Amino acid sequence: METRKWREFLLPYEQATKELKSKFEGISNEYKRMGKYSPIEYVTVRVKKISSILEKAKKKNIALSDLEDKIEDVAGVRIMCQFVEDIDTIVEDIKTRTDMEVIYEKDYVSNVKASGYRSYHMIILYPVHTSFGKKVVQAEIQIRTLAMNFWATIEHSINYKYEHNIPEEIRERLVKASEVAYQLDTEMSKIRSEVVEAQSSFREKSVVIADILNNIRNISQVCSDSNEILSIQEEFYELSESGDVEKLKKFSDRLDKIAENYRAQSLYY
Ligand code: 0O2
Repeated sequence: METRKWREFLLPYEQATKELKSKFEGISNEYKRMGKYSPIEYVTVRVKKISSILEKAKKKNIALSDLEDKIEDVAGVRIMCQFVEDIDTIVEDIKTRTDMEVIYEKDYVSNVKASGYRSYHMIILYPVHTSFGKKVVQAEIQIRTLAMNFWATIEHSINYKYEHNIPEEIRERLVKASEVAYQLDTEMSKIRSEVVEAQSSFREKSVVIADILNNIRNISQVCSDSNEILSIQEEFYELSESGDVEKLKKFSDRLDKIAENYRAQSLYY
């Protein structure tokens, strides 16, 4: 194929990768602007080099006239995320979009490749408008964690160095390194969920203590029995020292009733 034809062939793929990068980065920015955690860490794109397209076509016995249909990753998008569970969030987000159509998926996260490669692939159809008119192109979206990407990038360059003939001993070490990377992902997810849990129990405790202090203030404004106020305060100090949230909640419920009896309920902010 002459250069001009290649340029014309690659143009819609270049357009598609530019648009897709901007869209996924847009989603990430939206999450951040709403003060939410973004499942998308960063996005990279590439259009396959002519030499790689020809190499793949030769390997898979694909005629030049069939490149468009049979090589699905001429346009490639790579979405990196922090945690394994972010992959599912991104996959679901992509499935609900109306500006692209998912043709099929390859889950190399659950079904790790013999090489040790992990990543979630989605092949999509994406319409672009170029000066030659509208065209629907295929694109491959690879979704992976930072650890999966670290492994894949290094494995790819080693593979390239050995011209796809990695010695057996190195191959085995790469498979082991992939397991270690996956353990790192799993451990990071565990740490994250424990931190989230600790944060939510801290928030719960803060709310109960704020309610208790609010009730003590209300009751002491209307109750003339200073002994009752003192004993409520002492019980509160003891319970807050113990840090037992369940006991604090029960105490808070009791104070609610006392405040109700005194008709002293009101909220301070
Ligand atoms: P590049 O340089 O990223 O464009 P295959 O039949 O295995 O040659 P196929 O049928 O296109 O490839 O599907 P597959 O296996 O899902 O691979 C698609 C892409 O996933 C590859 O594209 C790589 O980007 C990535 N990939 C798959 N397996 C591995 C692996 O073992 N190691 C690494 N580092 N990446 C992998 P290309 O065209 O091979 O390469």
